[in-house]
Amino acid sequence: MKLANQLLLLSLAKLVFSNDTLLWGPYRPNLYFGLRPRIPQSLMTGLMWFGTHDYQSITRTRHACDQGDHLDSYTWTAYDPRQGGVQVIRDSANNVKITTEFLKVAGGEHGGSWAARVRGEPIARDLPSRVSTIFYFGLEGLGGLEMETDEDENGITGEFKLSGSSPQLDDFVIRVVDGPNNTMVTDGPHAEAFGERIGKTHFVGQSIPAGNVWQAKDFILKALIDRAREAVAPYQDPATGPPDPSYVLQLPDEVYTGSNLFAVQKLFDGPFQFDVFFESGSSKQKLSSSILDQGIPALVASYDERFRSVFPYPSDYAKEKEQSLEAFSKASTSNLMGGVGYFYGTSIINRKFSYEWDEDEDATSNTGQDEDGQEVQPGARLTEPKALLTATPSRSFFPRGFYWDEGFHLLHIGRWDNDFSLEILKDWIALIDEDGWVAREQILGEEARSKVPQEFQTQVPNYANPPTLAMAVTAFISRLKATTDSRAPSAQDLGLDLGMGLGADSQVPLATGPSSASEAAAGSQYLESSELALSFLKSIYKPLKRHYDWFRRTQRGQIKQYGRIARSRTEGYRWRGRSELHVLTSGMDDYPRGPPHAGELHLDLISWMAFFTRTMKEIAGYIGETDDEISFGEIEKAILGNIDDLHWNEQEKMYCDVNVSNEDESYHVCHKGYLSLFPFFLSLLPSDSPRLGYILDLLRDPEHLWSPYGIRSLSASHPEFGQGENYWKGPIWVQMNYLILSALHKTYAAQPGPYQARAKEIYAALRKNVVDNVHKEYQRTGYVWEQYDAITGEGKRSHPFTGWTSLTTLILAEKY
Ligand code: 6A9
Repeated sequence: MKLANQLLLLSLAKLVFSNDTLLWGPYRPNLYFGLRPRIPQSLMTGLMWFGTHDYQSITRTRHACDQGDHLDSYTWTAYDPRQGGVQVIRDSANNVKITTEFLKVAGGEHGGSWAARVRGEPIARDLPSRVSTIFYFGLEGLGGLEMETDEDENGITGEFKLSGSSPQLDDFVIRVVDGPNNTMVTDGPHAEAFGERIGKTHFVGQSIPAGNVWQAKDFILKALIDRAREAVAPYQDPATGPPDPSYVLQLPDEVYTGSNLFAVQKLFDGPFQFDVFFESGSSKQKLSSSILDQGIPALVASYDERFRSVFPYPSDYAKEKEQSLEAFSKASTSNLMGGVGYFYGTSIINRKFSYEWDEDEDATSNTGQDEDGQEVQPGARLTEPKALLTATPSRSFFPRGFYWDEGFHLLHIGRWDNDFSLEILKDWIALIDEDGWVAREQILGEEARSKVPQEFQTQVPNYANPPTLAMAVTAFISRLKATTDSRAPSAQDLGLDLGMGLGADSQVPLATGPSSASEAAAGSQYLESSELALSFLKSIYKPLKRHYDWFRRTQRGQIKQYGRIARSRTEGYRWRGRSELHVLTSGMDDYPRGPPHAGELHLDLISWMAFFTRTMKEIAGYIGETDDEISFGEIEKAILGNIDDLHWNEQEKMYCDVNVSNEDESYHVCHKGYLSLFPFFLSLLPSDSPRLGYILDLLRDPEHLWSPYGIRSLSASHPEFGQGENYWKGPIWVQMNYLILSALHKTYAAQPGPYQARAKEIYAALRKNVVDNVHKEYQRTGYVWEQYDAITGEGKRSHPFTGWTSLTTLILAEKY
């Protein structure tokens, strides 16, 4: 074997090992705290809690993140995908602040062990804080769980122990251990009668049907409530009154045969702490509380230090704001990464559904109803189960994978842990089917489906979504080049624009200096080994090209018809699957467009296609597919030409959608807002284009898009501004502002030209506006939000929304 091959094998082996550090994680981000491995059917854990100050609070049991719980805040404040982290949850209604700590402990051959600590303390020190916690372990698939602690019908003292095994995890032991200073309720009504059960840990072992662990809360609460009914029955007489709730709201201390779901309950009065240890058999290391005592502070210290070097606090920001802005950046970054989930299961697709304006195509019938209607779609089918590791836009509201959100997530994650971002990217690439399609929304399995109204569950194989995975690929290639450059920097190399800019001939300074490049390379197998990087890029090239070809084939628009004149007769695009009111596929759901028509051409889509083509050209060049590189270059040129020929409106001085009138004539549909900015967003315009001047004017005009909080999605002077659903009709979206800032920073403010000074001025002001507002709203409300009000800047809609809104961190640190 050649030496190079041996080295490659060696680093591959290392890679497999290092991916082991990603086996476990809080990969059930829809729960306040839910650990599981990246294995389709395996061990699932979760935390629940409720107040015990009264009987009603059991109905407000916390488990899955829910805006209806009205928690003051919850976020990972430090989270590293390889090591673990710390999450802080503030639940005023129960007067408890809960801290969850999670520490990965490498060792053995089965993905290592871990330790978790759950701590609680009153928020208002002078008020009672009575809380019960339940931590559960459910096993899906093959294997078994067994309780090792001697059962006692009155509960147990000391540690609670389970042993188990499963095909991938092999043998393991789980232990739940109390902290040193816990106090439980020992007084209150009828304390004597319940004496034997007071101060104990309670438990239940249940046998539940396969595939049901996600409903653990229901099974466990049923056992608890059944037992509570029995316990409270003798106290119906108002004269005696009911016992203290904490004596009654207890698990039954029973284990049924064949149990695959075990729950451990603790009842506290005041501050508390307990630890959960998962010890992988092959690792041989026994864990104890000291590993957390020492490991968590060490983890936090190293996280803080690394954070400062990856996202340094900018020198142009006030020193006195540093602490607060840094805490905010850390929280949103951590919650983005702590919000990564592993999903597995079937999804629903419909190959038959089609709108009448999409009729010319693959779909065969026009049955059923769209998302505006009610009827169930007849062609809907369940797919084979699929697996996906993905970040999630919002742990409470959208805890699942969204295609175009993910490209933005990966820009952020890739800065922190390049290889983690590639693991996620690989899973998405694996979803590209034989036609080249990927469903926009990944609703995998019943748990994910339970969160989605039926009319939104079905995915259709000719529907697209902005191809932002291309951004993740470009960002990786750019880190790769920056790493190589930082090893052997040359003036010429440093002049390359490696991002979304205009190519190798432009004079753009690198956004990533050598120091941050080596920072990104730290611990990255892919950035350290160019062989690995190359083999990775080669491995994704084929499916990515299939995906790209799918876009060009299925989203093609009509050019020759309706008297249109354009230099290329092929490059025009139209989103399939729009309804009268929505173009959900574009990602900008209710943004104003013309009426649906088979002859429409969409500006945002043709711009994304230019960008995707550029990425394909770049990756082809990198892996030496020279013929492809040339032909992508030609397509890119054709697309750029057609953007101008088809979409520029000379009267309005803006880019517009194209539509067809009743007289079969082509006309422009112009609405000032995000849509009209796309050629600028994606740096497709040359920096000396006079059109850039008009775009900057539109952007900077407070009557239109400029607000003190960021760029609005629709002009404040537009008749539909703030109307209807008002989702994309004015509100400010951070990821779009990121695109603007990125284009300014890397291209228009960086390249000499007639608009450079203006671009610089806009960049500086916009960056401050966005960062200050998202930060201010975080301080005010405790949350990062899905979008911000176009007039007041207030956080709106889903929260916490630490998907693309967490890009604020990159904006503050100027990492584009
Ligand atoms: C609705 C309701 C419990 C809408 O962030 C994800 C997407 C974006 O990709 C898109 O651009 N969001 C934006 O316009 C959220 C989509 C949620 C759709 C599901 C179900 C659930 O109720």
